[in-house]
Amino acid sequence: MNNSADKKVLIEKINKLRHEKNAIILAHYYQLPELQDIADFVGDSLALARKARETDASILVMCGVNFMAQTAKILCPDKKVLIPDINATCSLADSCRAEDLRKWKEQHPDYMVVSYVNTSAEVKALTDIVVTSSNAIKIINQLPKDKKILFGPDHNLGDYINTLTGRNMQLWNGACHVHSRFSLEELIKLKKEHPQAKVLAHPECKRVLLELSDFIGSTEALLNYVKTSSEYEFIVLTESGILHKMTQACPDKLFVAVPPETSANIVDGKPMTCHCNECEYMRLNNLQKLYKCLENETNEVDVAPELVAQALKPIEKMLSMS
Ligand code: CIZ
Repeated sequence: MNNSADKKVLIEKINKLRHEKNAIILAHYYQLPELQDIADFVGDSLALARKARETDASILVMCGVNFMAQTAKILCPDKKVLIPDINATCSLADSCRAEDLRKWKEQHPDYMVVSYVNTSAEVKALTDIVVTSSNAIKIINQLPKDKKILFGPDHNLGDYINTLTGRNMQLWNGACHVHSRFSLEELIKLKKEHPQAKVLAHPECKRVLLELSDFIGSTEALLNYVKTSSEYEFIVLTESGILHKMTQACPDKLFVAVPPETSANIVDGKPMTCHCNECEYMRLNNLQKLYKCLENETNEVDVAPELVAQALKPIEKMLSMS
């Protein structure tokens, strides 16, 4: 897009189309600011799932990654679910294949499976309860203390839940490539530069970073924290897309994004121009792709009906327990 006039035209076209087609645009906090700004609703995956279920729109455009669009389709199989870029996948969801989870379950027949929402529909179909980072602690605390649990795919989140709940869940060895690459060195440096700042971290970060944090929570919880805090400066350890909403909500406060480790900051042999830690898959979606997919109703995300039936149960269970 060349200039702001082109952008304005595109926004007008999208607004016209969404009205004509009775479409709703949902966006995750990790999306580009332009997508967050045009969306009917912005939220974390729990809020997006709830919104998808309650809307009476005929088309749902999910500005997020594939598992979020799949979750919406599972909750609303009669609606058309579109995603601006079909290649917007999730490294964490990809770290747990259904066939590998099936083998893990066979090795632990007396365990129940709790899966993080960042999973494919096939993995959800093998799961007893889905959780998100907003509700994981609340849900695990409702399960009987002697219940043996397999938790996946995020090892850091599982480790954090074990610490907080006193459980001994067996953990899958997966990680989000964005949250696991935050630089400890840079965090220590930033803490020295901003001694008054509160450090806010997502539980998908490594334990060593969580130990240096003042508050740990989901994107929604981090956003609520900055809105209600009387503090002025925050160092943020989650995908830097959240800074857009934080800045909009609290324009007078200062938000500092922690960069990734230097090696992760090199893309195609060149250093990244931005020092923020961004998910390249989340950022595959943009305004032009949103327009194209809405105009042509392309990039439809479908889930086979038998899979919908199986994957719906653990999501419903989560919604009823959270
Ligand atoms: O649950 C979500 O939306 C993710 C991926 C992160 C968070 O904490 O909101």
